[in-house]
Amino acid sequence: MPGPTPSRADRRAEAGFRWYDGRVVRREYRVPALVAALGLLATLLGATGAGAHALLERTDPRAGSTVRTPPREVRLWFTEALEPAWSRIQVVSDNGRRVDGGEARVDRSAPRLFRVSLGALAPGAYIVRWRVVSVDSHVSEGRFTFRVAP
Ligand SMILES: [Cu+2]
Repeated sequence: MPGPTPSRADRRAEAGFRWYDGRVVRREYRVPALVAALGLLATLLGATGAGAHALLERTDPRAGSTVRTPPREVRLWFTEALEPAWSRIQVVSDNGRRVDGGEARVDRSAPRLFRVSLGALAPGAYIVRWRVVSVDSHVSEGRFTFRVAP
């Protein structure tokens, strides 16, 4: 870019001007501003969409808790309705043995509640692994532990 000095041209460029054939012309801001506004709008809409992911809201037994009575099922509440066919819960003991009944289910009347039955749990630590697909087809997964100590 031609100009008296590069630094002056740079300052002018930063201020919204650019050099053209030795003349300073106003830089067009309208289009970039519109693009930026649309980008921001897309980001905001995208953030709203991301909010529809099924995030784990609470569990019973509570994550990290110690319970005296062995629970007969594990219940997970999510922030969004789940797609039962694609969602899983596994509960394993700390020595890796599967202790859940294998048929996790989502109630039609409570599509955000995912539950699985448990066998008779001995005292010890248990890991609950879950992988769910929300009705917007997004996948989320995680794990938590609880302990049985009568
Ligand atoms: Cu989502």
